[in-house]
Amino acid sequence: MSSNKDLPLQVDRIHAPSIEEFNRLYAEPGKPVLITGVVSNWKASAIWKPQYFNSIARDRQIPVKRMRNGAYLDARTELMTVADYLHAVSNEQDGNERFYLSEQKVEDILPEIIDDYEVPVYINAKEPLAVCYIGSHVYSQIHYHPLGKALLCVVSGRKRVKLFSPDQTPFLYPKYNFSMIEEEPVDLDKYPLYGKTQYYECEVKAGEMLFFPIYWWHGVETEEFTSAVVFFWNDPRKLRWFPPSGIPWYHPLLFEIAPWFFKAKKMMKQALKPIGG
Ligand SMILES: O=C(O)CCC(=O)C(=O)O
Ligand SMILES: [Fe+2]
Repeated sequence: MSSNKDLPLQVDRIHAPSIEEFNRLYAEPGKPVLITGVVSNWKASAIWKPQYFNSIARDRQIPVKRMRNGAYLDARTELMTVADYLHAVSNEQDGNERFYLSEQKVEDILPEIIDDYEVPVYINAKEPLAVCYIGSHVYSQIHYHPLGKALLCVVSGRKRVKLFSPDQTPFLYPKYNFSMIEEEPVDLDKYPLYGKTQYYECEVKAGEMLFFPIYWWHGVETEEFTSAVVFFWNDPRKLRWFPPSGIPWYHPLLFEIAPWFFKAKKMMKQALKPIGG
């Protein structure tokens, strides 16, 4: 089996582009990009360290994922105080079990920090979802976002990200919008097709942000204490009917029911079509 030679491909890195440039060069063609010079200006950049989170909410109970490293689909959510969580991740976590404060709405769990950042101007949605990822020594298995675009803004620490364009799907062992591959480096005996992938790789450092176009696969490695806020916003052209209200659009269950939903919608359209139309 051939392995990934001549790789990784490089992600463009640009300094604070205009909205017009971002849209023309990246959002419209659906191309990832690393943007510098935006997050570095946030107030958060100077203060988002463990001591700061402890100082504002030490005893608050927050929902934390407990999972086998990389196994997002099997993660359970547990309540923990901010202080206990920060203590747990300040040490190299033992074995393969990880705690991860991830995918939690900032306004729900740490409303005090909302004013530390600004919604980037590149987001053309009234109410983007802002979620935080705060943790260390953790791997987020390869997945894509089926209904929207995202900006991963690293405030402190750093993340190493591999990205795969949607045409790499046949080599990624998909289950819903997740790859079944849970580990990095990938075991090629177990997942031989992975050896055929063409992938991009980059490090997102503190003060930088990475744009994920819709449907782009990504796996994210966080080796040291890192705080990040991720903005998700929907593509209104793709989102008239879905998801049903009350279910967060990134909930894994949606990927089971989505095909039925779209089939039903298509059948309804057919039934309403004028004869001969
Ligand atoms: O930082 C992580 O662990 C995952 C981030 C991610 O998947 C995202 O920003 O969409
Ligand atoms: Fe993601």
